[in-house]
Parts: sequence; C-alpha cells; structure tokens
Amino acid sequence: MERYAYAKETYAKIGIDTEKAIRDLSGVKISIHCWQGDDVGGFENAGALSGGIAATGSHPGKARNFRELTDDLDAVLRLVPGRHKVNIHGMYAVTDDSVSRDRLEPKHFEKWAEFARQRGLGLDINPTLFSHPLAADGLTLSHPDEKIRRFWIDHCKAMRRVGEYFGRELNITCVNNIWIPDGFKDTPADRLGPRRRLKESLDEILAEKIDKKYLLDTVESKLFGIGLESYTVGSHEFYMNYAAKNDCICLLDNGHYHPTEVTSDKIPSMLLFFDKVALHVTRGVRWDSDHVVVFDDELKEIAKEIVRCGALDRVLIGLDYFDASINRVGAWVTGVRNMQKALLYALLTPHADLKKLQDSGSFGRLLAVNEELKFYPFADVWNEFCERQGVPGADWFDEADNYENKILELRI
Ligand code: RNT
Ligand code: ZN
Repeated sequence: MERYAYAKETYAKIGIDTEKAIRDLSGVKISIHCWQGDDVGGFENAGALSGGIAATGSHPGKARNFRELTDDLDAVLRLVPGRHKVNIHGMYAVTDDSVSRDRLEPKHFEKWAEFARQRGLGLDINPTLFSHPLAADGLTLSHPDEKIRRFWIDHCKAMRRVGEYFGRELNITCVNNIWIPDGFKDTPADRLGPRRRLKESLDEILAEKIDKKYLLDTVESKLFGIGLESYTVGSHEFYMNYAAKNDCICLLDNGHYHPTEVTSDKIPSMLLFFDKVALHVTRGVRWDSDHVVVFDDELKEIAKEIVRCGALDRVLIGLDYFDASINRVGAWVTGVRNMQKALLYALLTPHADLKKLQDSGSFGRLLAVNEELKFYPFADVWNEFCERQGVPGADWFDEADNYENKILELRI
C-alpha cells in the first residue's frame, strides 16, 4: 500500500483527517528572517554586529548585497513548502548612496516590495537599533541623551511607514517588530529611569495611527545580551504591560527567557488576554545562541499550543536564528521546515481526546497515548505535503549542496 494512503488510514482511526491537516498547514505563513543569509550583516557596511548578539562561524558564501541575499532566499524558497513572508530589517534598505536610518523612506525598500510581489510573498519589517555608532554604548530608545533618543525614535517611525507601505503594496499585513538592545553590563544605579524613557519613546513612535490592515506593531523583550548581562531595559514585564495598555502585540523570542522557562507555556496565557501574540522561534543552546531550529520537544510543544488553542491565525510565527558555521541556505531551510513539521505534528494530534483524558484524570493513559503518537506515520504525511507543494522531501539537502557548490563557493 502506498505510504500516504496507509498514514491517512492510520490517522483516520484516531479521528484525524490528514487532508485537513495538510490544508491547514498550507495556509500557515512563516515569517522567514532574511538575516540568516548574511550573519545579521545588513547592506550598510556597518562593521561588526553589536547589541549583545553574535553570529559565530566563518563558513564561506555569505550574501554581501541585495542580489546575493535574494538569490539565496530564492534557493531557500525552492526547498520550503508553502508561501511565506520574508522578514527584513532597516539595515537591509537598498539605496544608491548611504541614507541615515532616521531618514529612510518606503522608496528605499522598493526593491524588496518588488521581490515579494513577484513571488507572492508578504514582508515584515524591523527597525535596526544596533550595529550603529549611535548604539555603541548599548543604549538607544532609553538613552539619557535626548538627541540620541530622537535619532532612534525617528528611525522607528520611519520603519513603521515602510511597514505600512509593504502592507498596502502586497495586500498582506506587515508586522513591525521593535527590539532594542538597551541594557547594562553591571548593576544599574537607576532601573526606573531608562524604562520610563523607553516608555515615552514608544508612546511617540506608536502615536501615528496606522491601519492594522496594513501594519501590526510588536515589541520584543529580552533577558540579557552579551556585555549587557545585569539589566535589560525592555524586559518581559515591561513589554507585557506596555503591550496590554497600548494595544500592541508582545513578541516572545524563545531564546529570551531563563533556560528552563518555556515559551510554549506562555502562549495560552497570552492568548487569553491579547488578540494576537507574535513569536521569534529560535534555539538557544545554554544561552540565547540562536542555533538553527530543530524538531525538538519545545518546538513541538510550541506548535501544539498554537494548534490546540485554535490560534493558527492569532499567532504570528517568525523565525530568528543565525548560524554562520554551516551552509547558510541549508541552515535556513532546516529551520523553516522544522517549524512546519512541528505544526503538522500538532495538526495530526487528537487534541480533543487528549483533553478529555486530562479532564477525567486519566493521566496514565494520557502519557501512554502521547508516547504512542510519536510513532505514528507522521513523516509520510509530511512527504505527501512536500510533494503536493512541489518541493523535495527528505533528500532536499542535495540541492542546498549544489547551490553551495555552484554559487556560494564562488563568493570570495
Ligand atoms: C535579539 C533579538 C532580535 C534579533 C533580530 C536580528 O536578541 O532576538 O530579534 O535577533 O532582530
Ligand atoms: Zn528575536
């Protein structure tokens, strides 16, 4: 018997319709971060990556400009099933001469809009508040110097307009995510002041009302950055309260919490109080290391929460990892496909029955059923999905290898 037919029958016996799972999965757009292609470099020749984040490794072939980065993205999209969004940063503006970040306009992002339109993709945007001389001391929107704050406020406002432009142009809502590195290496003398300044900066940035049909604003918290270990201005409490009171969306990056604190558990709580929640899915190894997303337990748990809360349209799924030590295209594809696999795995889980077991106190059976489900023919449904979407199945890496040999290795 054909493998998919067998899988379909097997899942049908536990009340799961694999056709529906495939349909639901095809509708999910993942926001694919452009910065995996160039180690969070950007097009400004800004020099070293700053802001307490780090891409480690020196694998050859990194994209150096718009052409190379979009060629690489095309290579990724050929290996990823479905139609998605590309997530870019202010520092990826495509300009002839250098334009100061506070003066960026939609026209500096026309090339991205064109790229996305031609491929039927959406675009997301982020202001870039790092890798810049005015962010050199680790403070931006919370800086005590009014002039420095002004620069970054103006940059964030500019990026919201770019986001609105993307939303209008592509007819797909753009997500604008604000993440700042602000913090201190050592114990601060004042924890309140910087947070008050951040709050005021955000108030000003978000004051301009933009139709939510085009733009959604998210704010991303963090626990600590390298060199900024003792205090982070934009902490989880800060942004959760800010978002709740100011009608914007919290973005949870699963690398931004204490190592044993899990994002999956936060999702249902957030969904009870917010219309939407946004994610940066990553993999921290011992710290916020931004390793490539793998199909591990927490990824599965995150996907399960999204699916069993019926929130595929309320959770904005973005990826955030950057590994410079391996074939970057391969790294990119691995992470996107794993996110999709985790969603499929969740869509193939009989949540209603499992909830019944929990509510009736049948915890032994619940444990056993969950373990048995791990050995269901999930991979056959995944392969069917890939085939229907016209992308390779398990042997996709050969193409990533080819691309590396033909294109990436020539970049010296
Ligand atoms: C940093 C944040 C942030 C960045 C990107 C490049 O810790 O996770 O999201 O990784 O904006
Ligand atoms: Zn992030």
